[in-house]
Amino acid sequence: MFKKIFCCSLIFVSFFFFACTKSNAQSLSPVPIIVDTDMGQDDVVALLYLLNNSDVDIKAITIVATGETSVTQGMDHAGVLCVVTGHPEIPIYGPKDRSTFVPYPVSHDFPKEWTDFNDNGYDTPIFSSDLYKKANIQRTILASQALINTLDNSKTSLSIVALGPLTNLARAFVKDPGISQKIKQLFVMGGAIKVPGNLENKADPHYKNNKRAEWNFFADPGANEMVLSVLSKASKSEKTLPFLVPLDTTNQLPLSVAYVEKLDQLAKQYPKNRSLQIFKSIMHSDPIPRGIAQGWYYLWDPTTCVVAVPALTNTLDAFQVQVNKAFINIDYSNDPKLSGAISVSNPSENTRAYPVQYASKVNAQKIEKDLLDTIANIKS
Ligand SMILES: [Ca+2]
Repeated sequence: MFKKIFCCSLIFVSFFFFACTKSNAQSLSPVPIIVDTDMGQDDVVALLYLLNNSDVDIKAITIVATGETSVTQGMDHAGVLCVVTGHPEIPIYGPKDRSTFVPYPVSHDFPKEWTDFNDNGYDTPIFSSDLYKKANIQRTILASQALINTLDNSKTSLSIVALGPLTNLARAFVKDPGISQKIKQLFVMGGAIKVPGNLENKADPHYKNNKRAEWNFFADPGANEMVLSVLSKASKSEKTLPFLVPLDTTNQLPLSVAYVEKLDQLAKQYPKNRSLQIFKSIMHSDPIPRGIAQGWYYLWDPTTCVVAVPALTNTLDAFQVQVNKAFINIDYSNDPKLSGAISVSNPSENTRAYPVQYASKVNAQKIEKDLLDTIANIKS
């Protein structure tokens, strides 16, 4: 019974919290955010969405290097996107190297072929251009320090949208634990709460026995456990608890041939819209066409952003998002079967369990439409 009470998370009726209309929110100032990204293919699409979205004001982009892409290339690719979308002023920072969070080190690299592909520009020529030279890439300040500085220098608390492992944030918390009070809310793509993980979707035999972890939580599990537990405890209300967009959510948005065809049509209609052209090129780059055909490619990071922005602008009801709460902890051991797995617990039986919220159900069509309309700049 306890399991049922706590594992079946308490349903928050999102309409209760998010009662404003979209038109009301759009008259308000853009919401200031920091984006922490590992610059995979879907991070590119997610950044295109955020950079083209007038509801948010990106104060900094930090590249996390324990994810899919190397530090320098991740910074340069983010720089290209900032320039293309008319935001060359946004500062971009990276970490020193690819090492994981020091107290709990693991060697859980993403597959090398993914990193090589991303580093080489996703088969999308604009990433091989020198447009990055016009971007505000800060190569001497580490990402963790930049997070601290950006939060310190802001007059208001900032929200963070994290699209990779939480290594940068964990390092920032070690340097300055006080910043947890300056973060309004953290949104995270990652984890698998009530569904299987996704390590086996890229057949690395070393990981094939781990059926529960999601890649971002597997890559640096100690960092994710530390950041989520700290921010959960620092949260001033249930509404500002760390907000996960796990595989439970993103599994609801398998990328379809019809969606890519719609994108292709728009890209043809607006040949000078560089954001659309990049979106189209990414969706046709390997392995996405195979992933669509085989049913395993999802809009992971873009979905996270299309949940985070409406949540921050009190318009989540328009996307029919159901928000649940769960008490969790993350396995940060080196156990190959469990590392990175989320356990849902009864907090009275597990003192390590802490509450988070997550999007359990979404209206996929509405999210996909907002993603395309925003990137195409035809948002109604
Ligand atoms: Ca990512």
